[in-house]
Amino acid sequence: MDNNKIAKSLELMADLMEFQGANAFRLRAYRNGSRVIRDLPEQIADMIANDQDLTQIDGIGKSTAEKCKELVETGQLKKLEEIKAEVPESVLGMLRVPNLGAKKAAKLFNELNIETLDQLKAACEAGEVAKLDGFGEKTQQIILDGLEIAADANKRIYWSEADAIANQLREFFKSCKAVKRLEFAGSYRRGKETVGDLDILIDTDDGETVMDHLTEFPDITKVIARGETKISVRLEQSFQVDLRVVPKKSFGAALQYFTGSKEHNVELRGRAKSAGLRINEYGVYDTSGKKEKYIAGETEADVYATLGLPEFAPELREQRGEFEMAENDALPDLIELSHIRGDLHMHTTATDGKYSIEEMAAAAKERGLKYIAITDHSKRVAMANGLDGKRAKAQWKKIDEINEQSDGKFWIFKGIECDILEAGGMDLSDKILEQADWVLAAIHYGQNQSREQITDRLIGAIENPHVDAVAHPTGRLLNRREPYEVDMSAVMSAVKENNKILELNANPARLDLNDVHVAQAKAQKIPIVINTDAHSINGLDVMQYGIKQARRGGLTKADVVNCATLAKFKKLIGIN
Ligand code: DGT
Ligand code: CA
Ligand code: CA
Repeated sequence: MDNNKIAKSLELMADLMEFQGANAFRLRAYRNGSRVIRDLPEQIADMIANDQDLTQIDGIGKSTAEKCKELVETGQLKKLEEIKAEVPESVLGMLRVPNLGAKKAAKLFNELNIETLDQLKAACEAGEVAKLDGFGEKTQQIILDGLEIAADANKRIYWSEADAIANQLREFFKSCKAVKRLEFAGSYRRGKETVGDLDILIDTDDGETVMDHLTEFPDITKVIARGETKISVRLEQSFQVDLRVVPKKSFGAALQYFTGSKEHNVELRGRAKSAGLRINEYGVYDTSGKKEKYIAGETEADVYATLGLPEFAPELREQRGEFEMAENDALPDLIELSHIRGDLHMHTTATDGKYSIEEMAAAAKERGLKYIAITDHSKRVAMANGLDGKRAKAQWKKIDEINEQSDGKFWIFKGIECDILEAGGMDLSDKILEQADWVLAAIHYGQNQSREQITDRLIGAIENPHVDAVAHPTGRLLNRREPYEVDMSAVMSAVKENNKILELNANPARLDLNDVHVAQAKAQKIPIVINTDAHSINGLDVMQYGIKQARRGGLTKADVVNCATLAKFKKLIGIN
């Protein structure tokens, strides 16, 4: 029972209790506890095994501590099981409808007996939802508009979540001696921001044993289908895993085929055909003679080589120009995590972060970084206790003092994540902003404004001489919230004209910019900064997800400003 699982159980309990009308105080206790546990560096299970008092952890009360103990010791929560019997888990799908909210969803469940998104859709279409107290036509329409995104949200999971499952599976198969080679394919291997299902390929002489082994995986809820060389299973949260048994001779061909994308494969097969070859998941065949002849298939590189093509980085296999780049010898040397030297977006206890400046700096150093920027929120974000000018200056003074003590090999930049106000303009005055080393401009409020308004606000911020970069430029939250309406071409032109930078926010729920925008920015030679937006020490570890997205956009280390050395980065932002 790892922290993530405990956190999820507590969160699920709070969500379901909300449908039962539990009081806000109790809900908050479980939700806070869940968040604290997810970010905790130590494992709760270890702490319990060592008889440590969990209530010593800030944010964990007596009741949450008891629930943790029960979870670790029995593997489940009695109370949660009881609630599940009364409130079907399917109602949670409603919480994914943007702008619906738990209170309204609970009302739909209690008064109209709606339990699923399909039922919700039918009720909206019949006009029943509009008739409910506090709903109306407008709300009904908002729900209808949001149903699609909610339905998608239940189908695809974040890449980071797929990665966690993939790592567990990899670990789990280590004890299966029949496995000779195991690889993940599909969208997961291509590093796509959300993953629909996991595709595993295994080379073995004993397919039955391997498939039996998978059915023993703890999180499995159902075997969907099983054949001679393929098994599909369902995990918790209805996530599917497809496992294929592949002969050694075909392993590379299968890996190539099942990695996709489909569009990339279509192009590849077309090229093969023109060259008198046939490519499928079993191999490459020469079709010129009377009888087809197997000519390659054991490795991916062999398969591509039959067409004079390189083994494309999986992140680039989207049929977005990779074949042309290969022909022109122009494939990018993609960025890697080890190229990153700095992280220029993170929060501290001064606003909604969990750790001090010193703690964040120490953790960044431990991860091999050479510089960071502390970028707490500005005052408009009152909910997070955003900084006014006075508090910002006090924080920057403190950073000066810390830097003075340092050996110069690690540097903390004085930053701010300054809100772009609803009416346009920055939340802090130029007089304050000019004293910062690094200013991120961000929109947190007024996200429902028109395309013109949002675009104007962003361009206004980009034109402000003190702003360095735009943080999470489109404001989307994967599976939760659509990007705001914005003319990204106009924004990019302004960024280019004003020599500014665009952020690729690495948070797995944001990954904002998306891959297509990243490629567009690169085409215009707009520099990118990949930031974690960490609110805790563990938050610094999301950099890897940003790197995946950057690779999908074709970025090299030269395209990313926080790959620069400290000295070069200082020069870039005009600091000596
Ligand atoms: P996902 O799971 O929706 O996130 O996306 P993928 O790309 O993993 O798609 P999936 O799991 O349906 O299939 C895995 C790969 O197998 C896919 O990327 C390409 C290949 N593939 C599947 N079906 C076809 C097909 O009908 N034609 C071609 N050319 N390739 C296919
Ligand atoms: Ca897949
Ligand atoms: Ca699949």
